Amino acid sequence: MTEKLILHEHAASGNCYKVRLTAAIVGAHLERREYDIMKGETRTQQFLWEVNANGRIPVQALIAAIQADEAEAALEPAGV
Ligand SMILES: N[C@@H](CCC(=O)N[C@@H](CS)C(=O)NCC(=O)O)C(=O)O
Repeated sequence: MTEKLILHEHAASGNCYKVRLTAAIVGAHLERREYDIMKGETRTQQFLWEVNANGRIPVQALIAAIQADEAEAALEPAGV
């Protein structure tokens, strides 16, 4: 299983900078997704539905990608 950290952010935001700084200190790689909060890009229906229902950043998400050759191995993390 591989995992990646995604940071939904606005680069000029101090709150987002704190998250990037902490990640850099601990050596965590962040995949960054930029939104322009001045244009309301965190207030779209898609952002509210898929990222954060309160319309704010920073939001950090841990995405796990499962690589499995066998169906049973793929279902194991789900406890099936
Ligand atoms: N307490 C929250 C504050 C989050 C927050 O206020 N984010 C601002 C940017 S710093 C934001 O998303 N503003 C856009 C909006 O509210 O539409 C945190 O520390 O993350």
